[in-house]
Parts: sequence; C-alpha cells; structure tokens
Amino acid sequence: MALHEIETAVRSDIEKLQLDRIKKTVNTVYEKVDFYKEKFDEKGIKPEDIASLEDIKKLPFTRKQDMRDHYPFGLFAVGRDEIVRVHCSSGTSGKPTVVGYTQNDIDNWAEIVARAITIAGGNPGEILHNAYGYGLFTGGLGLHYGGEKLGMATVPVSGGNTQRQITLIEDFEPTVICATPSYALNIAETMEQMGKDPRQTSLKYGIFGAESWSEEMRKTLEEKLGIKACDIYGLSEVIGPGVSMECHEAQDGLHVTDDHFYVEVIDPETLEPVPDGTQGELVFTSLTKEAFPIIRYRTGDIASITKEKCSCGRTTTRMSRVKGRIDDMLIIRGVNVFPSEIEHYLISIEELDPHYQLHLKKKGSMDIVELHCEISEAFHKSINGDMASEAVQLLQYKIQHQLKSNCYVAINTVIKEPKQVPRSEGKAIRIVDHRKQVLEEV
Ligand code: DLL
Repeated sequence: MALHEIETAVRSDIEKLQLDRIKKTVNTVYEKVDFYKEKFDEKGIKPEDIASLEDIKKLPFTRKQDMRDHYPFGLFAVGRDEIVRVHCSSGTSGKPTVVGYTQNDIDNWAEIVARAITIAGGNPGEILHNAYGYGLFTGGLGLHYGGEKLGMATVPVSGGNTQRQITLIEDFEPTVICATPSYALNIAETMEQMGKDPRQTSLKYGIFGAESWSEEMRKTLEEKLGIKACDIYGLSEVIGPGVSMECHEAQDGLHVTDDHFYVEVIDPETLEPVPDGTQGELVFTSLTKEAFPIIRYRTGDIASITKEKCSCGRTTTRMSRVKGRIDDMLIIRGVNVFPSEIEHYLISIEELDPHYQLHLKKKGSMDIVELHCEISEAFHKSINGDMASEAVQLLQYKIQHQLKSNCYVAINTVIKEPKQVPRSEGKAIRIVDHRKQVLEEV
C-alpha cells in the first residue's frame, strides 16, 4: 500500500503543518477550557505569542494530576452533546483519568491506527486478530476501528480465554496479531503446551505495545511465533494506540504521527528540552483533537527522538523504544534501573523462560528488590526437578553476575519452577510493591 503523503514529506512541510495546527489548538484551548486560560494567563502567554515551533516551549505543561483535578470532564473543549466516546486510563491510585472523543476525533483516530497497521505490515483484505482488551482501555477499540478503516476483517477477540484465541487463529488465518507483548508470549507458550507449533500459523506480523518490552523480548516473540514483531506506542491522554508505530521494514524506532501529535523530549528535572538523540521524558501536544485537546502533556515515559530519515523512506520523527516510566524506575543501592533493562539481560539466559516480576519490599528502613524468575521446562527436566541442586545455585550466581555486570545492580533472586511466575492477559504486572508491610527477614 502507498505510504501516506505526510509520512514522506520534507521536514519543512511537516513542520509548517504542525505550526498551523498548534496555533489552532492553542486558540481553541484558550477560548474553550478554563484550566488552560488560567494557566496561560498565569504565565502571561496569549495564543498569538505562538509564532514558531520554538515558541511551544513557552506553553505550560499538563500533568496527569491536572486531569484528576478536573475529573471527569473538566478539560473537555466541547459540549457533552458533541462527545461520542469516553475512555479512561487505569489509574492505580486515585481517580482514573477520563478522555473524550467527538465523531471527528474517532474518525481521525481510526485513520491514524489504520496507518499504523500499514506501517507494521498489515494490508486491506487480510484478517487482524485483535487481542487487546476491549473496554475503557483504548487498546481494543483503538486497534479495532483502525483495522476496519484499513479494510481488514477485524476479529474483536479481546484478552483472555487463550485456548479459544488459538482455535480462532488456526481457523480464521489472520496475518496480523495485536496484543501486549507479554500476552503474545502467553499465547505462544499455550500453543506449545497444547502440542502445537506457533511458527506454523498464518500470522506474519505482530503489533505489540501498551507496556515496555526489550529488544530481547522482540527476538523471543519473533522466533517463537515466526513473525515480525513491531512496537506500537500510545496513551489515552494523547489519543490511545497510534501515537507512534515502528515500521516492519527497518524496525528502527517508532514513527510518530507528526500530523496529529507534536513530540518534545525534556529533562524531567530541569524541564528543559534535550537535544535529539538524548533520552528524556516524552511530552506531547495534540494537533487535531476536538474534544480533549492537550498541551505539552508530560507522559512520564522515557525515550529519545530523531528526525533523521528512516531507511523505509519515511521522514516523520522517530522515537526510540520506551525504556520505561519514570515512576517505574527502581533505585537499587543508588543505581537507577528500569525493569525493561533487567528483562533484556534476563531473557538471554537460556536456562530461564522470559517471565519475571520485581517485588519491592522493606527491611527495616531499607528498600529491597527481589527478582522472581522461572526456569524452563528443559532445564527443570535436566536437573530432575531438584530445585536445591548445584545447577540451580550456579544459575543463581549466573543471573546475579549478569545483572551486576550489565545493569550494575545487586538484586536478590528467587528462582521458581516452570510456570510459577504469573502470566498476563493484558498489561503485565512487572513490579509488585509490598513495601507497606515491613519484613523481619528477607
Ligand atoms: O496503553 C494505549 C495503547 C494500547 C498503546 C495498545 C499501545 C497498544 P494507556 O493505558 O493510557 O494507553 O497507557 C499508556 O502505557 O504512558 C506508557 O507508559 C505505556 N506504553 C504504551 N505503549 C507502550 C510501548 C495505552 N510501546 C502508557 N512501550 C504509556 C512502552 C508503552 N510503554
């Protein structure tokens, strides 16, 4: 399928379009949303002060807390009669954050996701198996409308009931599967347990996202499922899935949908922009949204961007894989580490299966991180199920050495028998926080 025009436009044309759209968005929020008017007035900014993309730096940031403070509909820029859809993000604490869409927003979003599916390798006339959860989460319906818009027969299977998913994959012969990477792994392993070869299905492409995953996890998924696995990024506050998508040709960073979102990367401490190629916090401004326009939203996600042309021919801004959320960064004895970095090194250890959780505990006043991982069936067999064997002790040493020399962290490790780390049917729970209970002995 032909590339969408904007995806290969010269940078100056992309930037001109972005500036026009930002000006319009800034005018709208100033007129229609009290919260933005107050924030702009506090900073002494008027919409006409935004005359270049550089000027965006003058605008105030928006945070998740601002959405909570205006729960549920306080940041909407249109009347209730124009809203046709509402989604929420799964806040673990406090009120969820609520986002709304007009019919135009839904149409744009479908177009954005249709483009994302094309970028990942999907084609009209093929079948798309959509195992993202349907409901308040944007994954299910986001990919669904995009699949239909592209002209794919979209199977709204949602997450869970894994054996049925496998039957549907065998019977319907989809070419594309959409799921969180952790759930895709669960599907592949369930097939293996059922005595089936997951490489023998009709699937060719995977559209995996909604959680951090490592390059090693990509390799594992590609090998197990015999597909090309591409990363999709998005967040409900900005629209949902489709904010950026990795191309199947290069698999070298995620193409931002520049005509709908303006991306910046800032230093989360100083709040100043960092140069391209430097990691920092992603900040997005929506360019076309009507119901819930958002200005300089601080995502909490860590990545870098580049505006260099991709070898696939696209000229849109590219994001690196998201390393993790600032809130999920662990500080272990003074060393900062993201779960995805631990994952990267853990998966390369052949005695282990690629499942893990990090348990945060407290011993006295000290925070302790415990890594729970599990051995593969093959290794379990080779040690005759003896978890007290010397081989398991050596493995323990190997894991700790691997993490110490690559991530510079010393983590207590609990090695479990096969299938003992909980499996995911949606977003994987990588961090389990027990710190409210103080442990005597860890
Ligand atoms: O996760 C939207 C989505 C659905 C994206 C399906 C991709 C596929 P939320 O539930 O609002 O929206 O969660 C957004 O999830 O701020 C990131 O921390 C994380 N996230 C999303 N995609 C990725 C990714 C959806 N590809 C939050 N890599 C974001 C790493 C991701 N983290």
